[in-house]
Amino acid sequence: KTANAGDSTKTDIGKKVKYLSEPLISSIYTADPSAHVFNGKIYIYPSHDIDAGIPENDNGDHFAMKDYHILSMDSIGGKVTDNGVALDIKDIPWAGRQLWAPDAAFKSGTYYLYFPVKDKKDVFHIGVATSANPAGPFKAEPEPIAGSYSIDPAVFTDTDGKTYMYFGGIWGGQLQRWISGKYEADGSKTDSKQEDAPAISCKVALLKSDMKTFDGAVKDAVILDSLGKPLLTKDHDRRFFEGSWMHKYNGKYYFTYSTGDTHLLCYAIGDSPLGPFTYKGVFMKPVEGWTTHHSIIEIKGKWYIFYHDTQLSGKTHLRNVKVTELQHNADGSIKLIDPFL
Ligand code: FUB
Repeated sequence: KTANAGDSTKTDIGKKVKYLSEPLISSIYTADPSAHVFNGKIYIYPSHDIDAGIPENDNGDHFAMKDYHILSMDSIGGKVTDNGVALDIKDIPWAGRQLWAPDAAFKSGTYYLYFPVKDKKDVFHIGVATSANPAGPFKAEPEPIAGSYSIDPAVFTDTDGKTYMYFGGIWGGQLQRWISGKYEADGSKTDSKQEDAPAISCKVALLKSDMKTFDGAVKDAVILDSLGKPLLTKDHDRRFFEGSWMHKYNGKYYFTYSTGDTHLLCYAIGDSPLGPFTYKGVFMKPVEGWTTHHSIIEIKGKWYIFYHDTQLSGKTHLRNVKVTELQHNADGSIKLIDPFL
């Protein structure tokens, strides 16, 4: 695959491929699936891809989504229900354009939908909306979460009840424009441009019990190499790009993420949800399409990865969500998944 977000060509495997799994739904295009088990049922919170007729570019302007549909299924392999529009951009008071990858959480009878969208000045922030029903409809708060920026919220509740939000993405996700602590509108379009410096980290914030505000400062979710040194900007095969997720397995914290322009899903393991995390390897090879974005859940004693590719459209901005099993090896490593047979 090329390292160019504007390139929608298929993988070098070409068209004669057999996919590991099939799209979960074909009536609409869906991507960035954040899956959760609520009340024993699986709910998938994806982006809803549309063709807005916007040319592809490295900024991701062609990802011009305008609403969310939540999918649900009683079991893996079961019937998939599209629960209709759960939140529309027109009902988010502060939103400008581009409703990107969401996530959800549950606490004390309320479901929370976390979503990144550009404000009216074209700067990404993360908003929150609430509902009594996991499939919505959701009502958005009037303002974005104070102190939030960039994209791809992933919300993790630890076994002690504390909830954390991981967020951020470089390039079109704008994380590199916040290095100074303030948004730099004329900043880099890609990364820090400091090739030998530590790569820009994914961010992590503790959520207050209201689930709508950050509790204290936003921190770096640092990824270290096997020698304990932070991964560097130039290390495109291993450094964080976007699409983080957290799952806990055998008491360890598994920070998983996309490397973006090198199209890999990688994992790093730590002893705290705040990190640091030590890089362990690739756990999913590139899918068809430029972006790769996932979530991981456990249900009925098995682990699954939800992901997307472009099987239905062949176009990088019109994606379809999928699911397949994820296996942890006895030594705690994750078995490598190839999305093609
Ligand atoms: O869907 C828009 C963006 O593409 C997401 O926010 C990224 O993670 C990538 O999948």
